[in-house]
Amino acid sequence: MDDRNGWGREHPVLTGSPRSPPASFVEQANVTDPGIYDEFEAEWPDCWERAADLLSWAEPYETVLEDENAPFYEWFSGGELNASYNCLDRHLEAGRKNHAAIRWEGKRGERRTYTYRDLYVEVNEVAAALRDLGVEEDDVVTIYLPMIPELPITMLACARIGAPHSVVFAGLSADALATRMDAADSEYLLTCDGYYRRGDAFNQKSKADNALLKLEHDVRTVVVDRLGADLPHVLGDEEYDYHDLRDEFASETVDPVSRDAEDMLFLMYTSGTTGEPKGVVHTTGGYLSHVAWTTHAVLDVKPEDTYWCAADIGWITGHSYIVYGPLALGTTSLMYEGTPDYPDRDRLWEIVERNAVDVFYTAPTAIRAFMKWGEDYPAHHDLASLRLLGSVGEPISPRPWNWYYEHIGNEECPIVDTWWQTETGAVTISTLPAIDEMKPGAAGPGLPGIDVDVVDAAGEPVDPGDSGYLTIDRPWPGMARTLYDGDERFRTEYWERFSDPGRDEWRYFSGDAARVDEDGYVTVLGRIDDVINVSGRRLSTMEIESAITDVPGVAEAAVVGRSSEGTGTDIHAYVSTEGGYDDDGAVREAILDNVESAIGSMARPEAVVFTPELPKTRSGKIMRRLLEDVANDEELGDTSALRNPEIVGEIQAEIDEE
Ligand code: 6R9
Repeated sequence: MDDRNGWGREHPVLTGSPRSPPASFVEQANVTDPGIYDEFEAEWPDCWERAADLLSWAEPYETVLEDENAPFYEWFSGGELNASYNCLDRHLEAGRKNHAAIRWEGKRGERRTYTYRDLYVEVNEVAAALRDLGVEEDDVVTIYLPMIPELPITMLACARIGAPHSVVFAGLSADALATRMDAADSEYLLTCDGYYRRGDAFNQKSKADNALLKLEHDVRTVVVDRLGADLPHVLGDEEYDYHDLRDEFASETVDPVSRDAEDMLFLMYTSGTTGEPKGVVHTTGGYLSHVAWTTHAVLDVKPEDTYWCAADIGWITGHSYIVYGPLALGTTSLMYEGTPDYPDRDRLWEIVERNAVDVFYTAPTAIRAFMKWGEDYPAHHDLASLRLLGSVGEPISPRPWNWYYEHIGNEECPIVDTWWQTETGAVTISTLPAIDEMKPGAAGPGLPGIDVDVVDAAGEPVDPGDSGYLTIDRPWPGMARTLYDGDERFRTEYWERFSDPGRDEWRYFSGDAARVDEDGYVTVLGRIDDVINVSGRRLSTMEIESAITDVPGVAEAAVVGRSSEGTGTDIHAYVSTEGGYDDDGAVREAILDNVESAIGSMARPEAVVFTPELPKTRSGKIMRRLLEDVANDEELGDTSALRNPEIVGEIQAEIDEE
């Protein structure tokens, strides 16, 4: 029993048997020398020059790291560069203009391929148009577009003229858009008339209109006509048609603006499940170096690959690993607008086969859905082109990990379980796929040069096997520089808890709980607020969930605490099963047994509620806060961030029946 860090008993390690990198992969990998860890250590912070070297600089940097004003670090000071130049022009100059940059698969089966030359032409036209509309360097341009090619194109057009973009996920509400535009004083908006949702034309423009009504300042809006005759629209004052603007500025070019390495490339609002959204600020030099480096070293992407990150560009994963990382390396980035189950549940595998995708990167929530749908869907396709698989966004427990490894990767592709955050900008914890053993259920060690520590409440590193707070002890190039709302909030949210400014000691706190093993592999247990206290024992909901999802037949689980007179808190588990059956006595028994043997009897759920689906945010994270409200019979909090709000009512009805 280890109470030193307040995390209660020592937890058994729930990782699966380790696996070595497949030999066929190692032979061809970008990074193969195990000495890289020591080299980065010995040369730190200059080791990060390797990342900066992947880019073309207009002006070389003078200093790798400036740490005088911690925690407001600066990377590659004195350097100048342009992100759109790095993602476009230099590939043209290298004779790769006819290489495919973006392959787009639309919701209705449409397909478009943009070569680097095509992308260059359109980005320049849009950049010229934006300038003409009045956009100046450092003006924040808001982009509210679904997964259509105009989304990365407008991002790169902004980058070209040095105007930071703030992409707001297309599925967010008018209120959310207004809050973000207001907070950033953004006077320019790029949106579209609408997009197809479950086959119907969905009106995006009216959401944008409603948002603008709430703003006190004027906004100029550019509208992409996505739906044509399916959703006729009329443009009002200060509204411009995207295609008309392109015609007006046809074939114009705009010199890429030299940006200081520390100038803002973009702003990304991240909403915690509660609280005001935080405007995370990313810079041009450090961010771009770090995403290019991790796309190369972790995702093993090569210029000749077809690479597919099946995320939405509206979130950080899409910014870093659909747009900036792959395009900086000059590869082909596949972009998919649709859902994994339409027209059928083999849609993604059909796309992998047809495009001969080499590297595939997705989230555990998707992998659990594939597992639930069964192995026949991928089995009907030739997935032999795949070389590496990635996972991001949530912990992946051993069962879905093994399923992904076996049924998608045919046991020939390494899996990288990449831990990172909007704030870290790029991957910070992962195995290096040709060097490190994989341990299903553990993301891996900190990347070379990244100093990850799991610490107790006093900030002391915990012993292997113990849990604590996931922190990073040194700065890294892709890190957020501040919050747009102010430096003070940046300091209090991420640095205050474990730093000692008096001694100039700084430690970044991620907000996650984790456990570390004897090899330094980190298993993320979830957000620090996903902790429940049962009879004075602090238990991680993620850990109980992992024990539940280990049970054959279980697809997903969410665990929350319910206030109780006896124990303080009872554990309620919400479970969806692979077969979709409602209630299953045998599965319930197996769940209770497994939790008891994996963690202990105090972690045994008081109630197991079967449900067809769990409530999830639009980025796919399970919204435990709502389930907690349901369990505690409380009025429901805000459900506007949910992708499937109807499920909450179904769960309530289920509980009332019991
Ligand atoms: C990239 C992204 C960040 C939070 C993070 C953590 C969770 C992300 C994970 C993971 C376990 C992984 N998370 N990757 N947990 N294993 N491989 O998702 O950014 O949307 O800001 O979320 O996601 O809890 O703190 P963001």
